[in-house]
Amino acid sequence: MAEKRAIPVEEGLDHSIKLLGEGYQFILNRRKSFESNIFETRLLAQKAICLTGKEGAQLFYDNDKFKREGAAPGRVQKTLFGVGGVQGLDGEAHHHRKGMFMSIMSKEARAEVSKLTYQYWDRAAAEWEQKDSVILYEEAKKILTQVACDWVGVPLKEDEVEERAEQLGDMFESAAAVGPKHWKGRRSRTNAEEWMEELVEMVRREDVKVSKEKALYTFSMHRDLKGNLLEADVVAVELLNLLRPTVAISVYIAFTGLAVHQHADKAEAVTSGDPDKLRNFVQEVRRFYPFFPFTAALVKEDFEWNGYLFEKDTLTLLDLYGTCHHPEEWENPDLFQPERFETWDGSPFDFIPQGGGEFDIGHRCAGEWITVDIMQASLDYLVNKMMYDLPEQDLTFSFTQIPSLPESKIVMSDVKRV
Ligand code: HEM
Ligand code: MYR
Repeated sequence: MAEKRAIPVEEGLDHSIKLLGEGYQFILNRRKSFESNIFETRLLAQKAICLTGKEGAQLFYDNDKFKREGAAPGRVQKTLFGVGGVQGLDGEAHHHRKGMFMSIMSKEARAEVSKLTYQYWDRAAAEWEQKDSVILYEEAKKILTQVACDWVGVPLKEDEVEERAEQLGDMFESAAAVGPKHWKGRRSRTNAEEWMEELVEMVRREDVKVSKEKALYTFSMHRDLKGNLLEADVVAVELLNLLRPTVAISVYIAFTGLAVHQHADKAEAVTSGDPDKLRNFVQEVRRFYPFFPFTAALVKEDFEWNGYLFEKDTLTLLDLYGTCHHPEEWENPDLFQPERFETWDGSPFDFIPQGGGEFDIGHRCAGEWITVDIMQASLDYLVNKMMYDLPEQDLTFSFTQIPSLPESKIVMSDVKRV
């Protein structure tokens, strides 16, 4: 057994304000100052252990040691996640519900999503040709709202696209916000849940025709471990767990636009359309730019790890951004180098922008594959299927705004399809 050790502690009553002030770099800054991949602090008026790096991730995803029920702060549930969804489940109930998500992520579904992405980009780009300029981030939200609804089987009229894109966007844009932005996020979630719940009831009454292949149908008819249909409000939360994060890929698309501009030498490699090159570029975008800062769990029962004591119910955060930038895992972590993925060993614990560990029995992002597919198609379209200019604009991005975005949201002018 390892010798008992004390976890380095950040003294003070509460550091939530510092978390807001340091954003994505909160854990990373303390990893450096404590020279430790584990430390203790106080957040939201409670003790919190922070973990970073591959070894920390390996521990965090051990289901015998951590649970998710009660881990997400209420305000994050009211905006981003919803109540009763897969993120807060544990054990068998989680495994069964996660199976529902993973069952729709087939090879065929991925091909369909890629095809839809090209189609809706092309439709949008045809419209952009008629305009002086467009904002890539805002346009991507509309494109992806259509891709997501089409894929999931949710009917969406042309004149609804903008409103639904804004609603779905509000949920992740408000996840870490306070004040009016937070309240707008809550309102949008309530509206979107009503939209979904009504549809679920219609599917169950056979008042709307939907193919049995579509997630709208699969989720509406899914049965829990006891053989019962899920409550309609829970199905609504889970359907939004498909639509919302698909729209959130717009953040990565805006950063892809930035990377293509700022790392033009690296983008040159993708002009061949070679799928491996496109994929490596997209992977580096996911590693390099800040998006999901950290994830949270609670200690299941007291245990000891490397001599450190973890007490039951202690809030524990895993640094996703910091692990993707950890110098013990990545050579020159602060350089944008897509070619690093030519030799990456595929570990489930070091490249974790969307969580780590296993898909089926862990909480790793159910949509990671389609995220990469959608980003790959979007990068290909941006670089190889159209031409555009980037007028003078503010391309900086913040480490304290969560989620971060290029300040200008990427303004493109004189768009022409090729
Ligand atoms: C979970 C990030 C896209 C569906 C997660 C987690 C993160 C994440 C960090 C939690 C991991 C953990 O707590 O251990 C992202 C990012 C995305 C993205 C940055 C890019 C926009 C998607 C997409 C979908 C999706 C496109 C579905 C279409 C889910 C679901 C979970 C999840 C259902 C819950 C998994 C569970 O609790 O078992 N995602 N995600 N995500 N993601 Fe994503
Ligand atoms: C999604 O919609 O699920 C994917 C992208 C959301 C990014 C939102 C970033 C803010 C997260 C704060 C989370 C704290 C977690 C405990």
